[in-house]
Amino acid sequence: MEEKVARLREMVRESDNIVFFGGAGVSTESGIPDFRSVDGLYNQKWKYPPETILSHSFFERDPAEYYRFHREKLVIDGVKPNRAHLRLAELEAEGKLRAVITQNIDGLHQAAGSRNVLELHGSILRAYCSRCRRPYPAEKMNHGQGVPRCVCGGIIRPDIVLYEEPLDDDVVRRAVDYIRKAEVLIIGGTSLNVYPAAGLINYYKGDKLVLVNLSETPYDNYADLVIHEKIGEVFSQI
Ligand code: CNA
Repeated sequence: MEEKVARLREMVRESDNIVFFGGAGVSTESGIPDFRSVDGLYNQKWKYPPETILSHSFFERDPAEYYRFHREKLVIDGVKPNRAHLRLAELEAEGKLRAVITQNIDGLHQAAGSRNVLELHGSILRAYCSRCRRPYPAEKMNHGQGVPRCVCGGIIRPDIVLYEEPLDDDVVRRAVDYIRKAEVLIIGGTSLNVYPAAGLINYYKGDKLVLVNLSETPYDNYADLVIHEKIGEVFSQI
């Protein structure tokens, strides 16, 4: 591990064009469960798998059940950025990191101080009416009771990309652009199983592709450096 982290440290030291692409594993050390780890949401008891509840058709069909899951599983009070989020924010401030591209919806990169964060799947810290699109503070949605309603009668929904919904074109375009031009691409805390987000990796053209993930991913063979360790521990050493 030490040798690999030393290689990563060297890559980071030498570059001012680093891009980070991450997923749920970046936030597990903050106490937010991911989907696919042993204690992730797939392995917890719930009536339906998370991909079903977090889908557009399920939200339309049973918003009450959606909100039960949302408030119990997605909204976790008192979470704080961990060492990975904090180090990424520092690297941006040092002029080394160009962008954080995240599949996470928890807002922890911004809480850590990162400014250029591309949220591929949106954020549970924003809400809007699914009928008239009026924006709402997320507080009532995340902590209230029942199904939150807009003054127009429409259902208030989180500003996240549910399964079956397309990603925002502009966010994807910007993410592709950063990845295409990156010198060092660090991918961390993602199983690289959820498409189209995972496909972004194919736009990278450089020779410094680093994967930091606890478990193996389908892209391990493509990477120039693979570190199977906790991302917070790795980032506290670079
Ligand atoms: P995933 O499929 O659950 O994969 C997470 C990966 O992270 C797994 O391969 C784990 O081995 C790895 N991992 C877990 N903890 C660590 C750690 N401390 N250090 C390094 N690696 C770790 O999650 P993906 O992000 O790949 O899947 C995409 C989904 C999950 C996205 O749509 C997210 O919106 C969604 N999600 C987000 C959050 C969040 O916002 N925090 C939480 C749960 C799920």
